[in-house]
Amino acid sequence: MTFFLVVRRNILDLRAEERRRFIGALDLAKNTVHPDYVIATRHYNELIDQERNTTNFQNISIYDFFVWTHYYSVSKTFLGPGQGSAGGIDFSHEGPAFLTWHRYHLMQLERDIQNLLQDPSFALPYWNFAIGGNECDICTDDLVGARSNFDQNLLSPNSVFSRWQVVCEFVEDYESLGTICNNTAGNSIRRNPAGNIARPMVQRLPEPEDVVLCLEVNLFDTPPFFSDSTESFRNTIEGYSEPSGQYNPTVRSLHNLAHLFLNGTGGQTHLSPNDPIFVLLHTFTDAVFDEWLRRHNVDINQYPLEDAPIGHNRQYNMVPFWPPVSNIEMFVLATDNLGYSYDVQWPSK
Ligand SMILES: [Cu+2]
Repeated sequence: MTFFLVVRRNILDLRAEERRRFIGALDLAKNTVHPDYVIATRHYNELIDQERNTTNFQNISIYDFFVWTHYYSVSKTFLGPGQGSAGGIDFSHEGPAFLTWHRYHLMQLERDIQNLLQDPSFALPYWNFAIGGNECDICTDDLVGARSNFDQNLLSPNSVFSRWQVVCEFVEDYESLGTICNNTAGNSIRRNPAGNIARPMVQRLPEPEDVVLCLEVNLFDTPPFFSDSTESFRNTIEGYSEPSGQYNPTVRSLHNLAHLFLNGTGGQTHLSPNDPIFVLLHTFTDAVFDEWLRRHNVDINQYPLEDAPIGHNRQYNMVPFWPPVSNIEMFVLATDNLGYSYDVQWPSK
């Protein structure tokens, strides 16, 4: 078996033909049934419907499977018949697994698209969102879609993404009906970059200096390994701290700020992967993670063994990926271990 190293590049560095190819690949993934997976649309005790002699599984497209796995990781946890659901459990955010979980999530999509195109050199590009200002520089029709002239919350009809319909939109309904998100297509993607007038703090993108500062935070994560951890690299890049690492409950920085700046589908946790800008925002977040691992000499002991929220400890499997994969398997340098690398010009002080 040959080991293929793919290079994830800045999407703005792609030539016109490469841009077309990438957008085309995403659109094909949105419209092709996943060849390997089906989704469960009921909890385990209702998976087999004996009365109707059927099962509650559905086909789902490759891209929507990517959306569904993220939704599932943040949805309430079913405790069993008659016991309802437990909220406040998040397998992929507000804890050390934030970086390892999203890393695998992207690898899964990249691999699925490689198989779809039968092109092992296909690489997801990234969006350097740490450019300051109030302009989304990749929100153009040759990339993730410009703003519509008719409705400032929608995408331009010249973008293929204006025709995408979101899935997993009605979280409250799934909770009240006791079901799980299914493959039903809903509304269009909404995005209004810098448009949240009620919250001026999220009308500007992170600054290049914010990346410089967060890469200097020495500890990977700190107790309580949650969204109020201070001097934690993970909580800083996730965006609950000042870029220098100091926890501040009023701050939204880096990854969180980039999401909130989008002010629409991409700004709501359970829905955000429906907007393809999610892929590019997260590859950049992952590039910062990989650079931190390189600069701070990755060592598994930096990753908490215990006392992190459920699903976030070192040896725990990441929900709902199958076959099982644990956090620590993703706590490695991508170039040496995972088959991809980043081509990034890091800002300096
Ligand atoms: Cu996420």
